[in-house]
Amino acid sequence: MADRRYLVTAALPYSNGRLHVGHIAGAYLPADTYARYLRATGTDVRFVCGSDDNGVAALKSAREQDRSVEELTAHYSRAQQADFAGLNIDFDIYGGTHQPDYVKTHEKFSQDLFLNIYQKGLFTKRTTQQLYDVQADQFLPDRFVRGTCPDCGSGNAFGDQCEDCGRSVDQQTLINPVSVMTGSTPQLRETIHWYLRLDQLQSRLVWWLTQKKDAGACSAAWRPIVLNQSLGRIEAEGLPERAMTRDLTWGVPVPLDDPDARGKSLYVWFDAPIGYVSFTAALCEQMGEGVDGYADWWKDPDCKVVHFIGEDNIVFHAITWPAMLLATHDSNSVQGERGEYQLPHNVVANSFMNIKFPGKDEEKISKSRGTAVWIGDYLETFDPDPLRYYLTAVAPENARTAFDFDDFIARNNGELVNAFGNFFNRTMSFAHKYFDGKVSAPGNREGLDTAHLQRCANAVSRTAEELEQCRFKAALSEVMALARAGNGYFDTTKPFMSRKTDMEACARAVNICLQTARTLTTIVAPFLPDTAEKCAKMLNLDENWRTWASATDELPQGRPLREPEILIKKLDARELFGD
Ligand code: B3M
Ligand code: ZN
Repeated sequence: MADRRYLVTAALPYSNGRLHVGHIAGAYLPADTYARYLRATGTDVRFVCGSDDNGVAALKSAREQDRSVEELTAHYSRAQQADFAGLNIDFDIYGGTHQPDYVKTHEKFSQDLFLNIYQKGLFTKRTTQQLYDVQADQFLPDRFVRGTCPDCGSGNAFGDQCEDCGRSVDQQTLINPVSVMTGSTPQLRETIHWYLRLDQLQSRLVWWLTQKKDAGACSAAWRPIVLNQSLGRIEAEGLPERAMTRDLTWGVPVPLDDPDARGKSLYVWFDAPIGYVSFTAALCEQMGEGVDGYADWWKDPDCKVVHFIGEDNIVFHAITWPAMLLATHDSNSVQGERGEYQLPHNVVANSFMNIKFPGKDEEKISKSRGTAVWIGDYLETFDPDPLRYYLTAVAPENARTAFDFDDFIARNNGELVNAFGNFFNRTMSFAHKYFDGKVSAPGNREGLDTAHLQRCANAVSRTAEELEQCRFKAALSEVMALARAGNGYFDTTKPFMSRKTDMEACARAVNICLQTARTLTTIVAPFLPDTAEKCAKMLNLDENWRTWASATDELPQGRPLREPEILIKKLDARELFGD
């Protein structure tokens, strides 16, 4: 039995479009790297994701493309799943909040959670004013209305958020609102909605978030960007109650026996995070544990839930979602007693990623302006690992960074090929040429040799420390530093010279290089899974290489090695641009 349990999630992508490099760098790659690392340490892990199919975003795209919303979301849900698979982002389950195989379970979990909070008295039913499109004969929730932002004056604001300044917008404050459905000017009409009493939960949320500033030595403190946008915002503005229902029929029906609830759905940001739970339940069912198995992951204080998201999702994951979970508690415990929903252990958010085309200025990734690198396009020409490498090396962990085409090529060729690939290549070819394709004799190790083996062991523990803290960029640089140190050792010990004069010294040096390659194989795996597989094959390792603990296991003298193969290909800028 593993001694720790983690449930790792990555934000559920809206199933109304394709995925680009910004999405991958923001949430999915760090989540996958983390889940792979945890598995290697023997942690019991479930890695859960799926599509966010409900709400206005999908409905709006379906209208624009003249397709049914069911067909559109099924199409993109599958396409996104294929992109993830192509990048070796390896979820244990990929559900979908409105996909045929998952929608029933998802509705049940969402409605149960709503009712649970309702019974606790933490929803207020309110009559409110909402923009209404007379021509279309419907209310205009969220993105169905656009207009001028009351904060920054941009014309690119919607009824939920401004695309330019990023602030959330109350649709009644939009200047010159226009219906996205018909282009007409909407009227204000009365409607009824259910509001979550965030104000009642505020003090407990603040207390809980404050703990996360310094979560102690054994678990990760939350990133500043997450605490600033959650705790900072509550301290500055307080927490007003928020409507958790919408005048929409696409979504999870409001489960109340009340004529005023007819024709209404739960707000998409209410049901979407519940997808993490309902997909866990679906996974448990697929694994023969029954749907109720989800409780072992969600209602057990021994299991840690870690959410990976992009910065635009922070408020929902660090305030609204924990508030929903907290609202279900019978106990006074903020984190939750055994048998109650546990609040997230960590919410790991990255900033956005910009894009920089050669000879142009850095700019925002934009679908409408065509400034994006789509994963589907990338995978037509390239292997996953160069992208995984680059997106981790320039991960926007603390600030915005850019996907820079020149830098992508330069780092692949200069770092991955030159440092990592070259170290394996020279080590393997040497063993094949001069030691009959076998692990050479360790001989009598000298100071330099044992110091280098110590260097390997340190790299293993330092990489682990960084990964435990979700510092993926720093973790990857530990791995690369060891590859460079391997090259340095090779250059210093000069087996290409000693083979002519001192075969024993030569064997000793090559042995140390092979041990280094062995260590690198295990610790590079969370980042570059395909590359690690190739390394393991060349070194002829048994399956145990996948465990983190095996990273410093020594290759025995005389073990036969397999033929060397090219680990990483050099890339040519012309392949990226077609010329
Ligand atoms: N679909 C937003 C997004 O893709 C949203 C995330 C939901 S996570 C529960 O940016
Ligand atoms: Zn604005």
